[in-house]
Amino acid sequence: MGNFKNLILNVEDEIATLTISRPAALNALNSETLDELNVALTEIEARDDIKVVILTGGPDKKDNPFKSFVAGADISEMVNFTAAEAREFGMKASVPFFKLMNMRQVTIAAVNGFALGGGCEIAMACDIRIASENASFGQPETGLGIIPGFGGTQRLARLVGMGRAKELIFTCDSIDAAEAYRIGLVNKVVSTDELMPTAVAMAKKIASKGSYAVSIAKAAINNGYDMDIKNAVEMEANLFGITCSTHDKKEGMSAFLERRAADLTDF
Ligand code: CO8
Repeated sequence: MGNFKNLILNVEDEIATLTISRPAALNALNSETLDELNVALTEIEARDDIKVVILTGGPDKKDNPFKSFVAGADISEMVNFTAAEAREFGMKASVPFFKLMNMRQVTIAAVNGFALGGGCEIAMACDIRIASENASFGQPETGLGIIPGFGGTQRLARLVGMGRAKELIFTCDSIDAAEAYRIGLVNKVVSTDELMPTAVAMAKKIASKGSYAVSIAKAAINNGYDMDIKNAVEMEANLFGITCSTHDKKEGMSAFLERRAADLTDF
């Protein structure tokens, strides 16, 4: 797999851990990192031996692993952007962000510290978010004279509702992990020590299910979200039909009836 300057990719037991690593800038997302993320996620999606991706942030320059997940888009890169360059930057980010959202592998953000601006936004592009208890979340963009431009105005409202999204974006308030859990921004909060073990345990549990079925379930949830319920349920029936013609369906149901463990292999 590709060699990266700002990413570390580790693959073990069908789980890819992708660590964003820019210690000097609290893992802020610059263009180079967004390009690398796109390459890494494209490579991961093509691999049948990777079922789940865990996205996390590397240690800061003092080697503290729980300082920052991603402290936003890189402000030193954005400071001189023209309107056209800013738009291009937003569209560049949308490519890997949509990959996290729509790729066939499940994506879990293990949020290990600051998840601000683009950091909160990239966590929201993942399927599932697990936070360490010291993590904090916020969209400080309007305080910098800009708006969340990596999907934040859209994904935050979809995750926590319009009222809470507006409050967070208009006030720039940061919230702690407990509050993020209370409003539904994260799925789980655990101690710092338990963050990666919890993410890996969840990833292993997901990887042990029918991976093709999980990927089709992900597509059904994503595709149906913006559809009217009637068309969404019809779309679900179509995808249900597709899963019913697989090896895994025959094997999964036969194994249940024969009271044995299923050997699910489709992906
Ligand atoms: N960009 C660039 N560098 C950063 C960023 C960032 N987002 N965040 C931190 N850094 C750098 C600091 O400049 C500092 O560098 P140096 O040591 O060379 O001075 C280093 O990381 C360590 O940071 P601090 O010394 O500030 O660490 P503290 O512990 O004092 O503070 C904070 C930590 C509170 C996280 C603080 O660093 C901070 O407020 N960072 C900025 C947070 C922020 O505003 N994030 C949102 C950025 S805007 C954004 O994400 C927009 C996304 C959409 C863009 C769409 C464009 C189209």
